[in-house]
Amino acid sequence: ARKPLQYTLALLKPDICANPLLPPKIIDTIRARELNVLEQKPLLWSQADAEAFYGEHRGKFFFERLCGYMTSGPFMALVLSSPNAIKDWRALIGPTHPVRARINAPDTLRALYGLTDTRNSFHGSDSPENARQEIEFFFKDFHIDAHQK
Ligand code: DGI
Repeated sequence: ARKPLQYTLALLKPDICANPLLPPKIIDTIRARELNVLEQKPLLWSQADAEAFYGEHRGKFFFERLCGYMTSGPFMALVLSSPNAIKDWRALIGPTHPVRARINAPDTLRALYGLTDTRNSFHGSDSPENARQEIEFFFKDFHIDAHQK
């Protein structure tokens, strides 16, 4: 039998969306890597939205910077699917820290576009449980189980 599709939540963070040429270019790259783009929508977060999504990082030294970055302008949320969507998308974006990405994974999106440890341009869910929760956070009407039938 064919491997069932996996789903993941991707964010194109505010520095990417500040340049109107970049989101379509990155979506082309995503499709070229055989990830399907099932949903996409632009968002603008309040401080409370950022704190809700990144609640697990509350208290870390970078938490305020992270929320400040994520509320600095519009960004985009995407739902991606492929047989290994979670790993595939995280492999395409690369390591969290762009400087390390440029050394260890120069072909990744964070190596190409990431600015600093905070302003690292992309997000990807890191497990099936988190993917489900994060997709639900952004796309209330998207039901993974209904899609998988
Ligand atoms: O899953 P990731 O986004 O790769 O990494 P994560 O879940 O550990 O952290 C979430 C975000 O928090 C990350 O994309 C950027 C920010 N962050 C994580 N570690 C650091 C950080 N920001 C700064 N300034 N320094 C860090 O060490």
